Amino acid sequence: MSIGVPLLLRSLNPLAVAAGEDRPDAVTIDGVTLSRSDLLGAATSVAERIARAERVAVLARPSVTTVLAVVGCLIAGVTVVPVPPDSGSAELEYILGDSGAQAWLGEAPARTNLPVVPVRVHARSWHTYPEPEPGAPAFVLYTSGTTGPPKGVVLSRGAIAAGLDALADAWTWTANDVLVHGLPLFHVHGLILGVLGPLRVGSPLIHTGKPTPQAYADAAGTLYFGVPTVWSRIAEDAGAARQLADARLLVSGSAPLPVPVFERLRELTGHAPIERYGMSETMITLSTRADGERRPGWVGVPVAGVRTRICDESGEPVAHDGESIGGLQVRGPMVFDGYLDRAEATAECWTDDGWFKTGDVAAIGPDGFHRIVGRESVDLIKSGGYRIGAGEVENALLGHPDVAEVAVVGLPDADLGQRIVAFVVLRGAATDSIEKALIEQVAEQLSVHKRPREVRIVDALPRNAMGKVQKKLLS
Ligand code: MCA
Ligand code: AMP
Repeated sequence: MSIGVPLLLRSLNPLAVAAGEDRPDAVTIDGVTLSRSDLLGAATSVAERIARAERVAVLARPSVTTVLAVVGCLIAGVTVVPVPPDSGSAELEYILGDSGAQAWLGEAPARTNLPVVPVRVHARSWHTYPEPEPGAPAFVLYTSGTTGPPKGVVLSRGAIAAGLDALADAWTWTANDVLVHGLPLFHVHGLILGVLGPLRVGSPLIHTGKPTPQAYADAAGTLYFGVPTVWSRIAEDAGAARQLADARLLVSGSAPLPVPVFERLRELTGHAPIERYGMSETMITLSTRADGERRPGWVGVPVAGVRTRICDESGEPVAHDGESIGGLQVRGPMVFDGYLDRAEATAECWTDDGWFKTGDVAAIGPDGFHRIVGRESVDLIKSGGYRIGAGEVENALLGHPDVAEVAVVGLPDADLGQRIVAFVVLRGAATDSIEKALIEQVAEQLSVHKRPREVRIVDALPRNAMGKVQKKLLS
């Protein structure tokens, strides 16, 4: 059966590009499988209910409801604010207030003042909507900065379409692939690449739920997405890893893939993983290619439409010799439009001549290959692929009456890349349960993945002559 969606190639009705034959297994998630025409019919029915809104919040649990809510909004031209389903009270209140979301679409948290618009999985509509212009905002994604609360990254429909098409090109991703992943649906990786990507390309998606090695092995797909923590757990499970030998591409991103994990995966699966680099603000800008070299420790070359450069502190270009390092700057059609209602923070990220400053430090080889060396700031932590601002966690801990001072850092961790550790000076004597109480405080205020793994009670924090905490001395 053919489904009548026009081929709007540079737009972002994610269903548009792959219009054609129906697929019975377009999306499988949380034990439910939807065909492409069911998905289109149900999402269009969501679009009808929401079409008058401007911006809505979606509690982004990995479920059919979330997929239909997001696709319905894209069809209707309504901006989506994906919200982590485990958001604590302060984070929820902040995201809703800052984004100006007018309603919850689908599920809603227990206590909410916003109206809730349900998503009906079995409803169908075949109404057609005009395609909004490419500059229209598709998402406001909340992401942590070094200090203060998260900022809303505004991604346009055109940016997302360009970003997905560039990846389809780099990975020769086609409707013949079956994508497998078990990533959260409130970030670029799991939601935009991992749900909109397969819809746009026309390849079925199998979402595994928790991304365990065995769930990945059992899904028997061709194309796999994972953060390095997922791949390092697979590399430690030889039986599951060997079952991935029949796949076409294993793709790692969101954080550095340790070289020993790359090597072990190659040994067990026969596949050298694809590495790619990006940010919420830029989508994916660098990747190794399906038809090109894959070099452990390197994230490849610019994807279609992207240009990069590295610069020293005074803004002068740094040599592309593979050794010299500089601040990585990028340009390309998939870069975001700015942080929601934050002109100053937005302006700070761009150079005067229009390049986006990633905040990452990189080297570029004479062959154009890129190596990410680290971040300019110690205050952005990457744990399990999640980006966590030290300042945000520190503020949550300072809200506890027993805490006098705190410094949060990311310490090296074999499984998570970095683990969040809070060094805390208490106002009085420590009680037995204080560490646990502080970890809980972060989960209740922010979200579960922002919890420190460890709280270390110290007498004082190391400070320089100016009184600034010396985080590099905390280990
Ligand atoms: C965790 N646990 C804790 C604590 N932390 N318990 C007590 N105190 C703590 N501080 C619990 C967890 O709740 C869990 O419990 C158990 O310990 C194991 O936790 P963990 O080691 O974290 O494993 P996990 O829950 O299996 O999570 C690992 C993960 C996850 C699946 C890799 O980190 C993940 O989904 N990461 C993906 C992040 C991502 O998608 N980032 C993309 C952004 P229990 O077992 O009971 O649940 S980057 C992006 O979008 C850009 C553009 C890009 O480049 O891709
Ligand atoms: P987020 O906005 O959560 O996507 O985080 C973006 C940050 O993740 C980047 O600025 C990098 O620091 C880091 N990152 C993403 N992909 C990679 C990668 N392949 N290698 C190293 N760091 C990465």
